[in-house]
Amino acid sequence: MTVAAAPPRVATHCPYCALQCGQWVDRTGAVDGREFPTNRGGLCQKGWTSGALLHHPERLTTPLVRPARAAPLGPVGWDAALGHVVDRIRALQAEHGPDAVAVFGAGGLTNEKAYLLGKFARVALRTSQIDYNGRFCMSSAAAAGNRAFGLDRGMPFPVTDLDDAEVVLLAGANLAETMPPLMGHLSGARLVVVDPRRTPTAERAVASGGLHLQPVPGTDLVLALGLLHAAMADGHLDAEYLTERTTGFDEAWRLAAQWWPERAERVCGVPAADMRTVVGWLAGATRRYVLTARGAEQHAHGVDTVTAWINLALALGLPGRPGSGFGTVTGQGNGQGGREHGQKSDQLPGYRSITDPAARAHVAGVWGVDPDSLPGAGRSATELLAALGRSGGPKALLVFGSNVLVSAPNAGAVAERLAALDLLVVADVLPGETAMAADVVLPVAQWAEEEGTMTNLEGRVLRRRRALDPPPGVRTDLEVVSGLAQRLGFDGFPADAETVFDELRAASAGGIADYAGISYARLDAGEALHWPCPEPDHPGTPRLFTERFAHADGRARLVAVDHTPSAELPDAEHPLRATTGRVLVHYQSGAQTRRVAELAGVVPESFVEVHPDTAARAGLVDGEWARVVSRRGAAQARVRCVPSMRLDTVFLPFHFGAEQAANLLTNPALDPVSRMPEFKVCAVRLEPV
Ligand SMILES: Nc1nc2c(c(=O)[nH]1)N[C@H]1C(S)=C(S)[C@@H](COP(=O)(O)OP(=O)(O)OC[C@H]3O[C@@H](n4cnc5c(=O)[nH]c(N)nc54)[C@H](O)[C@@H]3O)O[C@H]1N2
Ligand SMILES: Nc1nc2c(c(=O)[nH]1)N[C@H]1C(S)=C(S)[C@@H](COP(=O)(O)OP(=O)(O)OC[C@H]3O[C@@H](n4cnc5c(=O)[nH]c(N)nc54)[C@H](O)[C@@H]3O)O[C@H]1N2
Ligand code: SF4
Ligand SMILES: [Mo]
Repeated sequence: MTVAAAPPRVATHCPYCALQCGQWVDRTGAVDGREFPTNRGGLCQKGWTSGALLHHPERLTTPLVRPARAAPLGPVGWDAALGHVVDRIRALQAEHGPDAVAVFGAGGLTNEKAYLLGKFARVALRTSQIDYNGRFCMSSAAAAGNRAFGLDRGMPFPVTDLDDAEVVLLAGANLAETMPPLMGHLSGARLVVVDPRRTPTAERAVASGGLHLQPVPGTDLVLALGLLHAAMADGHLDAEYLTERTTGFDEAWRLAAQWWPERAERVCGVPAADMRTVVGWLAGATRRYVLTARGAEQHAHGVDTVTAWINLALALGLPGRPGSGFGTVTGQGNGQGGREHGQKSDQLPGYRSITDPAARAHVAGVWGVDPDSLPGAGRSATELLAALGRSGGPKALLVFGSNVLVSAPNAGAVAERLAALDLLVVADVLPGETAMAADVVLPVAQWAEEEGTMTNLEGRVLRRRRALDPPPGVRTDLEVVSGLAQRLGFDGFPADAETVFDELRAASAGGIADYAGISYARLDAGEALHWPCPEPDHPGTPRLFTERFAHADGRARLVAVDHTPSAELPDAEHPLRATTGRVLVHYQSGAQTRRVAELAGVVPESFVEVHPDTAARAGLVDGEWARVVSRRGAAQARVRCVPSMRLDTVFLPFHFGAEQAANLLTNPALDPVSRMPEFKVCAVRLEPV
């Protein structure tokens, strides 16, 4: 008897979050966990079931075009689809100028795609109007990191460093649901979880002998100031570190001095005694970390809130000390690389600024164009969406890798703006809400069908590898961008991932995120390369800041920040604070995971977590549908009575579309520095349906 040989399998990484767990994928699309430092062989349910989308019956396999705005989408060939897009682009730009066409990218795209998309916008379209969904995700943490450390790499250390931590404070991070394998690295630590909800992560904190601090949503900044005050008062500051490695403490302290713990408690609701306990734990351990995620960041004052957490970490002497540190947990698969190579409106490859003449000259040199021909900075994502179809705003939008109809704030208004466009083009894998609203839909390959690189939450560059062919009729994003550029008369847009990466290396050389020394050959040989990696024989930089921070003087900055209330506060008509976020089995807008039966079966529809007393007051019954109403719109959600909820707060996941979309409620108020919207607080009321 002969045993059939197992089909050959390819080493790649999960399509979803920034942990980029190691996966095996075989020719049939079967997925298995693979030993890799972030996941050690394990995967979460999303990773295990990701193969279900490869042969999914709803997979887009032919370009679709809507001949007129009101006509239905119909199948066409690639030549017709790309030709149609280019004809419309030319006509709109001839009438309204280059900025009439806008591009929207994503932190899930490979480095190669993010890079080529940025170059396509600046060189082939000559538009300044390009931004991406990272504005919704990482921009506040990035701005705070740049301000404090002179450089933004979410985790400036490998996640395996966390294995030895004694105390870890997680501010607005529900890692037990959003990155389950990462919890394995925290199993030896006492955890402090700051979250308005009693999440599974908060439960783990209590079980670890730590604490769950349950602030009012939008008041982390006060809590962090209260903790800094307690640290000062109880003699826990690291004076030597502050003197040798930082500047700005005196100014920061002047504001924090007014937030003694009892006063901070009156605003954030966290007991002063708990604040003192927590700083005592952080100061008393030698290996300790402060990590933030979207709960601290997605606010109209998210940059200052992250800054307050960084100030606390600096005052205790954590960043850049081996075995300790500050980090922000990057979200999307390529959330880190996606913010480095030019799809952000103010950025050029290598994390360069588009307003810096030297940066423009370098990148223009690589691209073979005149630096003066490169456009300047365009609108940020939320502002870009708000300008669509308006006078002076873009008339066409090309979307790669984002489902903005579900995931952008104030989604009802976004739908109106998309409808006001002359041309909406969406490249996607599946018929998500935004794709189905498009005039042209371009079917593209998925992770296991293409080559490329991703940069994970540790700043480590990883190879995505092709395990199987895409279905007939499907092209890669790189082929789509290359094809459009060619039809617009531009040759310099290769579709081969390694060729694009080699160009990216040159464009990033000498920049902050320097990839010049990273090659497919080195990655394929198994090297673990974290940027910056400026030379082919450079070992990469797994740990940053151990000697100096990235500011010219080598010091980190404490920046003076003070409490600002959320942009929208409860009132008589909208008496509750709604916050939003994630559940384990769904990913983002749900375009992918709502189509995986094993996942959709667990959480099939939207819900609202609410304290039983708050539910009763609103006339709601557990398990029945509720209408959640904000100043912008209403969303349907099934009532989940949760006794651990704050009486003043409700929670909705944002993974659902149509009338269940939480973003029908959310406030598009923006942080003044990062232009990140306030996803985590808006005022609502609850009504029975
Ligand atoms: N299952 C799953 N995993 C994912 C994703 C997914 O969609 N699903 N997406 C990936 C991406 S792109 C991202 S960005 C990450 C996000 O990862 P996380 O940041 O862990 O996820 P969120 O659920 O958005 O927010 C975390 C917590 O913030 C809390 N929160 C709300 N308001 C506040 C506040 O004012 N202060 C504090 N301290 N906390 C608050 C919420 O209750 C929530 O539990 O997850 C990644 N992993
Ligand atoms: N209320 C609320 N809203 C939020 C958040 C929140 O916490 N609360 N979080 C925000 C955050 S952190 C994020 S990151 C955003 C994310 O939200 P989105 O930007 O909508 O991200 P996804 O749902 O991942 O959308 C990805 C789309 O791209 C498709 N896709 C997948 N891979 C590829 C590819 O390789 N190429 C192309 N062309 N398409 C592909 C998928 O099928 C899907 O349609 O949501 C934000 N919105
Ligand atoms: S934790 Fe993130 S990368 Fe790992 S399997 Fe789950 S979704 Fe994929
Ligand atoms: Mo995100």
